[in-house]
Amino acid sequence: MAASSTRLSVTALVLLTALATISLEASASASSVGKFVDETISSHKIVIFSKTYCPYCKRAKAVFKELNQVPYVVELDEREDGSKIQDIMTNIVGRRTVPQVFINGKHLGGSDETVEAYESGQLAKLLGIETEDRDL
Ligand SMILES: N[C@@H](CCC(=O)N[C@@H](CS)C(=O)NCC(=O)O)C(=O)O
Repeated sequence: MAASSTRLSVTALVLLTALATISLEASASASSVGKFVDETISSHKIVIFSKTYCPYCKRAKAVFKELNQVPYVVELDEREDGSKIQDIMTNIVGRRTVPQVFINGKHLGGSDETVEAYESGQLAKLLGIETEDRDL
């Protein structure tokens, strides 16, 4: 009786340790992805979280090309942690879609907002550049 209850306790302890290890590893990985996202946003003037095949992302990229600006692009479909980045993005901006564009550390929006800001001249203002015509 005593031996079987000891065995049970040891099994429970092993299981709890394994669960705690898995949970610690998962949260360490989530926080390192979070750190990557934060550092990327804060260390580049223009950041686009994108997917290579996404037509909306192509549209957002075209805006910056038109403005002769080179954004820092994170292609989520080319990274193993792409889905985790997308989860983090959902927490930051409240949407799961790509693209998500950040200018000077601040969220601008998706493709629609980027094109809108381009056409209104607000984007050029945010970037501190002058533009003449805005056809896209
Ligand atoms: N209105 C949005 C549309 C963006 C959108 O629908 N993107 C698609 C990819 S083309 C998306 O994120 N789908 C969900 C996913 O890929 O997880 C915008 O202007 O950014």
